[in-house]
Amino acid sequence: MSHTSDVRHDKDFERRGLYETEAERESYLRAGHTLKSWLLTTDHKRIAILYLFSITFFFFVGGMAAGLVRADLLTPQGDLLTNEGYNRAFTIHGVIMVWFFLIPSIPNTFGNFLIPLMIGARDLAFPRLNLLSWYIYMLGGLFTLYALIAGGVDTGWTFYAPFSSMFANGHVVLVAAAVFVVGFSSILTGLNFIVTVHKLRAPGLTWGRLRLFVWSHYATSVILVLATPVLSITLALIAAERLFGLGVFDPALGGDPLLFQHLFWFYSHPAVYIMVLPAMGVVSELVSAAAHKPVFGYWFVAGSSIAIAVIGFLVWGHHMFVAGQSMYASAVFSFLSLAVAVPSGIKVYNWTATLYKGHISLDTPFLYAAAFIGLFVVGGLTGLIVAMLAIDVHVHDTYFVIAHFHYIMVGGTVSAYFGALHYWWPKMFGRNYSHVWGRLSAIFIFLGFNLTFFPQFILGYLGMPRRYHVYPDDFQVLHVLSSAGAGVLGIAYLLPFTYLFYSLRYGPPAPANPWNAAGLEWTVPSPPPKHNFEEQPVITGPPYDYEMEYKDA
Ligand code: HEM
Ligand SMILES: [Cu+2]
Repeated sequence: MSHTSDVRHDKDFERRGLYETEAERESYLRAGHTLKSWLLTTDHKRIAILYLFSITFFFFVGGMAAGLVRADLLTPQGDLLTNEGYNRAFTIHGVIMVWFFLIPSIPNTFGNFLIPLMIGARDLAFPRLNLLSWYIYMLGGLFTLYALIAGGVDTGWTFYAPFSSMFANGHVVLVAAAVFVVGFSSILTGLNFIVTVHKLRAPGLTWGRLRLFVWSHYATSVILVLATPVLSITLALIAAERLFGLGVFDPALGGDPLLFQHLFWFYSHPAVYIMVLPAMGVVSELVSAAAHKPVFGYWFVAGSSIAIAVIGFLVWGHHMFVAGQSMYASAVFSFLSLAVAVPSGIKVYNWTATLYKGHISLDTPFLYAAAFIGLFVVGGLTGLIVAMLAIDVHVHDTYFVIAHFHYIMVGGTVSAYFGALHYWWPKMFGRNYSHVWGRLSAIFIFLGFNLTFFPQFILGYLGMPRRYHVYPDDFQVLHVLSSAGAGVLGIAYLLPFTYLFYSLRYGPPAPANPWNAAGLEWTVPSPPPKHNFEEQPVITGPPYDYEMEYKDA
């Protein structure tokens, strides 16, 4: 292959300055080089890049904690970590992955970067508030890192009372404060998106012409704004209970520990849709671009985002089937949980119908989208299994649950995040990356993922409880397989960061529309100019107008 000579060629071009295209000279990346011009920027695109770097950092911190957990589980006695150390490792893993990676990852980087471009606006409605959201995110992150260095916390990411309020001896208040703080970042971003979508759409851009990516972020923002305050209140109550013996959750003082679970899951179940709806928005875009067709059943896909946002608020009790709630309540929660699968099923059906008979290009972003669909289906179907009362009693708090939510969150959301990164990278940085490496890494991530998490379904079904680091010898083979998969996955996740970083300097310049995709963001140069559009665009057609491509295909 001519790979090495390509590289030399690239360097040659670089030295002679030939890569400095007109687009690059005018771009938002070049508009000011000082640190101050980045740290005080109000440009949504630059703020997206700030998030990209900080979120990547936290992904690796959380990933290292996962590595520790998996290394410890290689032996039945758990030789690497103490009991206490193990608890702290999985807690920090969960806290960082949920609040510092999964929730902000797609909205705060890609939503920030793309929503104004997709609706023909110059920026979000409140650019300074947007910058403030990033600072608040960083402040919450610093709290977490400080708590980590000071010794960590052992409550699990769920902070269950009365353990967290009365017995846990780690930095509970500090980590609760970190999550409390980062919640404000979510709320402000959600508000910003809602107002932006309502107020700043280009002339002619009716609701029925919005991209599905924008619809999914709109639905996500509604959940963010309505649910996050409940979490903030819950965490404030935990802190008050620990510090002042408030007694909201302490039966001896007339409180109720179950109340904690109701409040916590009232936020945290909708939160799983905060994590996965933006990912679904990404997949709609990637599937349509790969098939060069409009997404099949536009209103069903848009409407199912709203349906998920609404029904998602009614199912929190499926986390409490064995917590001692009435059987009637459990039956209703079970039924509603099964109902929420319908809008998710609609999306999967419509993506498949979009691909059907399309001229699919097997590019890196499509591979990630396909991984999303496959892994999300496994995660979703096993979600139906744990939503059935009788089966959940058997697999509750086992590795079956761990496998189920990793298929949704990691197989789903993280795959979509990487898909988005590969699809919009040329737009964001104006450079192309190696497509050979892109495809290889997508395949390695898929294989490593399945090797890590599939054995956990079997482990859980056989009775391996979660959050234990000593286990009977019989489980060792499956645990070793899972840890080996984690090794493959860890290395596979490092690959994209290597070649993407490399492309920043040596990648060939990207054209405005490298995928031949439909959408406003592909009409501006790569990377986009500081103010996005030279002239206010006027929208006259449907959101995925592939008529042109059809004619020459
Ligand atoms: C190399 C990849 C990963 C491995 C090997 C891994 C491993 C694990 C393990 C073994 C646990 C269970 C600990 C226990 O309950 O005993 C766990 C929990 C968890 N993981 Fe992962 N994980 C990985 C990636 C991720 C990612 C990327 C995310 C999110 C983006 C994530 C989110 C979570 C969450 C939220 C929990 C729950 C923690 C708790 O309930 O205490 N994981 N992980
Ligand atoms: Cu749930």
